[in-house]
Amino acid sequence: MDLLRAEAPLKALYKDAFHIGAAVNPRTIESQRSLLAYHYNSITAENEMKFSSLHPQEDQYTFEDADVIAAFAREQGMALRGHTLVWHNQTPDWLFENEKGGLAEKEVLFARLRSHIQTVVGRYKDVVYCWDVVNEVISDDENDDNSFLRPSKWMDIAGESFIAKAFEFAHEADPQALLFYNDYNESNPHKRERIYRLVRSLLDQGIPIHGVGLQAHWNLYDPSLDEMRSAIERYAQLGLQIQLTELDVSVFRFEDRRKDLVRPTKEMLELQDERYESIFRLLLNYREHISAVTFWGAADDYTWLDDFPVRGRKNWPFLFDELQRPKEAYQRVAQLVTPK
Ligand code: 9MR
Repeated sequence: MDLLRAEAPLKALYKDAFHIGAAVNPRTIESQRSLLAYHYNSITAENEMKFSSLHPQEDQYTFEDADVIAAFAREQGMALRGHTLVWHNQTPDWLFENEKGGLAEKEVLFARLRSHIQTVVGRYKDVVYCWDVVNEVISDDENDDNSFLRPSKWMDIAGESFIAKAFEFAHEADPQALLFYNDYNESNPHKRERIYRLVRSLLDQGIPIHGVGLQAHWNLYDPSLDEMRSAIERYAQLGLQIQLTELDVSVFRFEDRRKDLVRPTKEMLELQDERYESIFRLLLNYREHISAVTFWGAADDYTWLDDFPVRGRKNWPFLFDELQRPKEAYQRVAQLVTPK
């Protein structure tokens, strides 16, 4: 679709505040091409730079889809965020296994991780300016105060040392790259303190880390603006830059599993307009700490929320509608920075 757009580009409106980003994949860089090029000055690969996408077997790399995304960023002069080097999901079994099918030794795991990071970070060094080095290692289990890290094969083999190693390997592979810790439920006070504690301890150990990624998978009701503000203030105390890395505003509460809507209700859209306006007002207030705000998609025609937490249920979480036209929420966000 090639639309002539009348509205002002978000990236231009927000150029003195922060980058405006979108998660993309090889299909959306076709179906949303003109929207992306017009409004966004930063992109993230939705799945294509994850371990299992790039490196399904020890002796096999599959760069095709990631290369398409990197080429789009180069062609458009967009910033590209790398996502992600270490995660418990979308990571192939071979990485953790020895030849007998048991758990690999820690040294073997680290050698494989280092080699993966050298190859991947090295390949996209010219265009990827920052990496989500470690993603989602904090546990959501509030009752378990002994271990605040999520159980995973990484933990089974290496204990928490894999986290620092990943940052060291990434820094070695590209000393210029900005290195982030990225997580969700980042505004929940309990998890916020755990994230703070992890990043603080990495800093105290002299590990190269430069930013905290707040995924910001939010909805019309949660988290509260106060929780968002407290989270931003807390992370800012680390003295690192902050980015919103995966913003979306679901029209459903998390527990709400209704499947009967073919379009959002008027009330939902009104709440979403207000919500986006207050979120961006808050983000602007903290612009000296925030360097990018990336949505986990670009327009309501495609969102991972169409399959989560209810498979096949449409959601409408963005500033642009299913036809990629600006919603009222876009106007609210635009008007915050439009000179009167
Ligand atoms: O949007 C991604 C979806 O297509 C994948 O199926 C999913 C697999 O876990 O990952 C989604 O992206 C996630 C991101 O990589 C990390 N934070 C949560 C995102 C939404 O689940």
